[in-house]
Amino acid sequence: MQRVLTKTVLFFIAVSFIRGNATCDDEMSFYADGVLYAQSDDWNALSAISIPCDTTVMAIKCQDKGGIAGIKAALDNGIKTNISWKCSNTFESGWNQIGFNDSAWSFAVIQDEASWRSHAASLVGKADWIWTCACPGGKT
Ligand SMILES: [Ca+2]
Repeated sequence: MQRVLTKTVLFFIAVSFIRGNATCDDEMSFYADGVLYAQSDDWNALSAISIPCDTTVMAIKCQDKGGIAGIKAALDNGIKTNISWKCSNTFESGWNQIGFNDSAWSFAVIQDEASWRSHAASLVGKADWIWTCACPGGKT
C-alpha cells in the first residue's frame, strides 16, 4: 500500500518598508515616527516615500508660500490623505512623535482636485488633496 504524504511549506517574504509617494503645495517634510524621511520644495514632483513597515505615526509638514495649498500622499499599505487625517495650523513640540495627543486638532478638509489640474497625476484617484480649511487658495 502506497501512501502519499504531503507537506505544505509556506514562505513568508518580509516586507520591511512601506513605499509610496507624497507632495505638498509648497514645501513638504515627511516624517515617520518623528524621523524625517523626505523633503521637497517642488510640489509639481512627487517625492518617493520609503518608511519602516512598523511605523506608527506618519506626519507631513507643509508650508504654503502663496496661491492654493494642499497635501497629497498615498502609500502601498493603503494609507492615503483623506478626511481622516488630523491637521493644525499651529506648531506644537512633538507633533510628529508617537504618543502626541492630536485630539484638539481638526480633521482635514478635502480640496478641489481641479485646482492642481494634472499635477501629481499618478496620485489622481488614489488620494485627496487635503488642507486645514476649505478656504480658496488655502488661506486661513
Ligand atoms: Ca501654494
